[in-house]
Amino acid sequence: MTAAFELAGEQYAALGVDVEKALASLANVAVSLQCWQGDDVGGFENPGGALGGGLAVTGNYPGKARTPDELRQDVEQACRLIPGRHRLNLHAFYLETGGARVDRDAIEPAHFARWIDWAKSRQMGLDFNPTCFSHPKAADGFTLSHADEGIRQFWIDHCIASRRIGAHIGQALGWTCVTNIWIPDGYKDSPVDRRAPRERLRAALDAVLQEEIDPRWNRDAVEPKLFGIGSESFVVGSHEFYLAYAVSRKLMLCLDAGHFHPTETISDKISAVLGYLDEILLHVSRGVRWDSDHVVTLTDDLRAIAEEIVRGDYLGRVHLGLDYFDASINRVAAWVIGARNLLKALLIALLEPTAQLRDLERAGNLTARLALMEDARSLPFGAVWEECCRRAGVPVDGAWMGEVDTYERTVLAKRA
Ligand code: RNT
Ligand code: ZN
Repeated sequence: MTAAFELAGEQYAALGVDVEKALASLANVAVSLQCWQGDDVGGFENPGGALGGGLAVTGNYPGKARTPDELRQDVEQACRLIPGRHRLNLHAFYLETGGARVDRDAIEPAHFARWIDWAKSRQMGLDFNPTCFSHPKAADGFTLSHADEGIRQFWIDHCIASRRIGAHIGQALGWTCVTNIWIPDGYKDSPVDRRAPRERLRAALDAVLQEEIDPRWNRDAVEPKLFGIGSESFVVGSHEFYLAYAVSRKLMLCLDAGHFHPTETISDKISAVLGYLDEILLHVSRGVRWDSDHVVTLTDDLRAIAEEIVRGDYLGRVHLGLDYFDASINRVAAWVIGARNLLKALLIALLEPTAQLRDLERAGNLTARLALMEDARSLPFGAVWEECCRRAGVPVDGAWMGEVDTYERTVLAKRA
């Protein structure tokens, strides 16, 4: 324990904040790392295949993972630099078939056996996603809402298979898997018929979700989006569509921070939707202009998300995943920066003098509420974060990047 941490503890205690309680709460938070940051959303189904679905990864920083083993090795390195016990979020096209060609509608738990064994040995959790893009049957931008019945059925079968894999994962690991459905479906320009694709999507999702799966092992989420590259004018799975769908079917809604109007944030939505849904999934990301997937930094937006989760006592009902992909910087560092920032934002929120703020608000003293909120920004959370890293056995701020550099020199640079 450092002197700085002890002094910080006293300062927080004077405001009625228990730093040990905050650290204990943070230690229970599991963040789902997006496997796709490690290989630029490439997957292992079709090496060199083009990325589709309006997803764009820019940059060509050397050293991206080319095989599942390399990706696992990179995730392990990232995890050595992130305090806590976390999860990995897999997409279906990260399957391992031993070289056999297995189409998306035929994927099985066996194709993820190595991921599961690896996760088990590291006491990590796994989450899952059907991959409804980067495939010839998604080339025209439609999947579950496709007008062609055969193509639609193909994607329904893929999503059914994905839920079964999710259940298998959850049971094998003894830790619930969240299977999140995102589809790219939409039009670049204004359609004349918005109704039919939405009706097809609703029916397709109902078909996907028909099979009852033990919620101890798998829970389903649906992820809306305002627009994508190539679907600027119309997205079938819009916010209203999926919010209504999630409420009516008792699913999780996935709120991706990058999927709204550029000035719209998701922090305010958390308490609104949790009035009607048991749980939600967050894709913590950072939108910049047209891009929804920049590395998560410690912005006011991120802090507001963390504050809402903590103030609302929602930590047990909000599943946290990262969702961004940056190929212009070291990919291991990208994971570490985003994950540490999310945890740091949660710690700052856990250290907030919330009880005092609530008292002031209830008393109608809005001046003092604002004053305390602003003063709280300069409380010494850095010393508590350092202690968190130290207790978890990971490097403190300023010390982890050296390990990334070493890893780059000794491992990544050799992937020519
Ligand atoms: C796309 C969605 C989705 C993807 C991943 C790869 O806009 O955010 O979550 O990023 O499934
Ligand atoms: Zn997302």
